[in-house]
Amino acid sequence: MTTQRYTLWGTPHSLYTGKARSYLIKKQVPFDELLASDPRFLGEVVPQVGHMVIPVVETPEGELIQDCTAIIDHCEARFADGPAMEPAGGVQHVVSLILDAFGSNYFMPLAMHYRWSYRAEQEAFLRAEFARAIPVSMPYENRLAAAEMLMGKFNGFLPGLGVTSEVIPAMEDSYKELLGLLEAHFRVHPYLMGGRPGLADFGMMAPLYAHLARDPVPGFLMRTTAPNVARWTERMNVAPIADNDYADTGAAWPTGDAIPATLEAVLAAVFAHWGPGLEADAAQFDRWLAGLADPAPGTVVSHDGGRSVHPHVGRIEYPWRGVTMRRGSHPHSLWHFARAQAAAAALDDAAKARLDALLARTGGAAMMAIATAWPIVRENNVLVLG
Ligand SMILES: N[C@@H](CCC(=O)N[C@@H](CS)C(=O)NCC(=O)O)C(=O)O
Repeated sequence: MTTQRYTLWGTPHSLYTGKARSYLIKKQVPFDELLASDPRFLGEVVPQVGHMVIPVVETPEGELIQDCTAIIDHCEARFADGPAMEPAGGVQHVVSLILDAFGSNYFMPLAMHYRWSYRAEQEAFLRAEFARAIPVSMPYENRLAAAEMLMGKFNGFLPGLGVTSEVIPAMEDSYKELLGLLEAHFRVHPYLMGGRPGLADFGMMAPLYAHLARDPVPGFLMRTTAPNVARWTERMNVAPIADNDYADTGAAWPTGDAIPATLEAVLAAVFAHWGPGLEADAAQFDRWLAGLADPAPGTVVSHDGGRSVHPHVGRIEYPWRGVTMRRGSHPHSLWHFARAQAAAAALDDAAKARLDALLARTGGAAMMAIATAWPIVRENNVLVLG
């Protein structure tokens, strides 16, 4: 039976489902959200996607779309008459792509840290959440037991993400600094780019909602130290856009391709906190590439050639915020950030001059120049050489 509604396959506690959901809500796409524990997801959707991953969006025609960027690109094209989600200014566009990539990639290990390093304190909550992802055909007690195994899998990602006792204080310091800057911003603006939500908000919802706002330990931290960030995560999950608890109620972006002053401070932190890691990711990608016997378009980007949601191409080590960060490289960050770099490269001269001035003020020029020896693209739901 064909319906005119989309289906979002995901779970409430999933980082990237939170991003896709807030986009679909703000874009006013008609959709139903179904838990990924559904037998149809496991039996029909996963085999077609190629591996187990959420979120997946199913169109009314039955087409399956994986990856939040692909989901948003699809809906932006199909619902071109819907609420605008992309500011018109060239610099604004580049900034929203940078923040989308930052939220979706840099921030993920921080979110995973606050979920799993504090597992004991929030065990009951996490167990109940993960049990939702277990088929309802099982008795609830068995779902709780099966949840334990699933939790072990995700908890086991921490070393690969670089979360070790040596760097945890630096990671928490990074998060708290970002949270403070975001709190200052959300005191005066309802959304990152100003009066309207956009890609920057969706990207930042990935870590800041499912893990950092919902999980009890980071949720307490956010509510008690950054209440306006907490309120933004709520606002991002309702369709209306005009928010009259703000002076910035025009439901519009700033004119003249400007970005809010409070966002400039966030952007400066983005470049400072993320730059060293992205540079190390690019260097390792090039080393891996140089070691390939026969690199060709379509070669899967992963250390073992296998399909993986977050592939690595070798481990990396670099100085970061007073400690040595050791983690798996993350080519997905390079792929995502390259979208912002491509948008910057396509600007006309006047916009390019405005962007250069902004990058000079925020210390972003070096990071924007990071390049890999071969472009990375997404094909058939995995990263491949372009
Ligand atoms: N780039 C993907 C990332 C999706 C993703 O990482 N999903 C997580 C759950 S939030 C997952 O399914 N992980 C399974 C795994 O890593 O094996 C997107 O934007 O959709």
